[in-house]
Amino acid sequence: MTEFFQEAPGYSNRFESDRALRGALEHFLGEDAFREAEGPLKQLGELASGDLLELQEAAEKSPPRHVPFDAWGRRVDVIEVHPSWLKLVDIGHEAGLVAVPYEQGFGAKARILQAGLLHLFLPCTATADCPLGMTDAAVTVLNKHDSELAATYIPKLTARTEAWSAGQWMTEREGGSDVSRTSTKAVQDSDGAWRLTGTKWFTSAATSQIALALARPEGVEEGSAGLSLFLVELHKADGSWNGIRVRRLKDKLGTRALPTAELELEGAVAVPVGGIGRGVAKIAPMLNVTRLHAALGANSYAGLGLSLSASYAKRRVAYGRPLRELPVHRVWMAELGADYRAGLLLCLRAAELIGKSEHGDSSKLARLVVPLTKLAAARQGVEITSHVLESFGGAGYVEDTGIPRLLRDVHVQCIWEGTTSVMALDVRRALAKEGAGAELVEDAKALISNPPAGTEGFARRIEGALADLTSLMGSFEEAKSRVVAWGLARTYQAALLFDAARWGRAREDDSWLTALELFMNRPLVSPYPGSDDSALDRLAFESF
Ligand code: UCC
Repeated sequence: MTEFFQEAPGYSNRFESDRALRGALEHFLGEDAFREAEGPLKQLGELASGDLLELQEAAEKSPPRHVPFDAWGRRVDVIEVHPSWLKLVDIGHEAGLVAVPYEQGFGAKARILQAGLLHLFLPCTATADCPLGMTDAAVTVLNKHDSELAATYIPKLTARTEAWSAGQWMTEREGGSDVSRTSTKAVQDSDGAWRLTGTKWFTSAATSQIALALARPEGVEEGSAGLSLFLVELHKADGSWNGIRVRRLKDKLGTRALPTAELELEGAVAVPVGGIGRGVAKIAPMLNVTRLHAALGANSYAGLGLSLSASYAKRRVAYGRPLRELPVHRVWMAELGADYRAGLLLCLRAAELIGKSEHGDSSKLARLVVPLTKLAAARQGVEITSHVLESFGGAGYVEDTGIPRLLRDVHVQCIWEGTTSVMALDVRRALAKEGAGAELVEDAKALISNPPAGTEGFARRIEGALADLTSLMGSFEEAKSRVVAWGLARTYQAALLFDAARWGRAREDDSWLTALELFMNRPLVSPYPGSDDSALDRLAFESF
């Protein structure tokens, strides 16, 4: 009997091999811009199936290390990061992952090109996008709120070579999502300089050159309204820390190559962004950009996982035939493919809307679609990646296949930059404050208008869901936030898939219609549980 070895899945240039990604990018960019974008996308796709994987492996094998003291007892707080990880960040800058939206050329569509590039880069680069995403987001804040700081820092942050990166320091021990409990103090010296003192509990990418930090100026009342936003340079000109101590690096479930630190600010010199006050409102545009990066991250992990799983299914033989020929496997994978495409379309739509709003469009859609996208694409990405792991059987559970890392890393996308519940509350805020719901409903109706023959049933169901949501979202209590947000996200995804079924058919690609059918096999809007609060309370908390 010949020796048997299981077949490993193969990595390939995903820009070329992922037909959903290619097709959706072509649709959102339009023919001319797509032709122009093909070169950089292909090039990054090539790197992502070769050189970047090697750098990632080296970075993952040597996680960052905090060296608090030097050999002679001096406090140095060096964060040692493997050169491969820093190289990955550099490659991201060089590929324009930060720069593209701020360069001439693609105009409002630059965010779509950036999303395509990120999709290829993100899942195979040891979370090197974290500093890139925060840098991109910091640029939007400086552009919007402080022309002087913008003139100093944006050229460094958007450079393609020797670029700086930016961190974002919000989270504190007292309150994670609830920034109203921020206790970091900002005190102004007699010489006018501001100094920050306090603990920042989760600071990702502690290797950045600058950070945007929330702090409470001395004497300002409690709550989030009194917070201000500051720009901090992490190091002084001589290379020493700017009044900052590293308490420790976090030991995390995933994102292990990424240095996430607890930092003690001990009089760090800082500059107010756009003057004192309105800190939360000023940092909010940052969140909208990083939330797009996070959503794309999750969707790209799902895409890479599915491509590996498909490659495996074509080679792995079970019960006398390749896995792909087993009916039960085919249906399962197709269902996951439908969710992946729904997430992909939503991410690209969010990128398109952010791009438009950055180029003067006054629509409120982006304000609502971004949290919907983070909520849905991040959670769906985790679900899909979990199934991908299972699709490899025991092999998926074994570290050196690389599959467990995908599942560990994708999980963070639901958490950082706001959990699923924080997104649901943000959706509620956007609906109540900005009245963005009506625009979303109109947009979804436009996507399903004039249904082609054979798709009228889908259009009717989507319209029904939109009618249900319209009555639900007028004004609703906090408890219903998740139900409404998920209903809106899934219904909007169905409308985007419906539109894709139309443009796919025009290109003789019916796979989008199949994706729509499978996606709509499940309800678009789930009913809110009928039980009263005390019954829910007994089930959720009192039973334990
Ligand atoms: O730091 C973290 C780890 C870093 C890693 C990053 C990597 C990313 C790259 C990914 C690559 C793959 S994680 C940090 C996690 N923390 C959060 O995400 C914070 C979660 N909390 C929230 O999102 C809250 O909703 C807050 C903090 C934004 C709002 O809190 P408040 O205190 O309730 O504030 P308000 O009163 O609701 O809002 C204050 C102002 C209002 O404007 P004004 O004053 O004009 O009425 C709001 O309309 O901020 C405005 N605002 C917004 N504007 C609030 N949220 C938004 C928004 N999303 N867009 C526009």
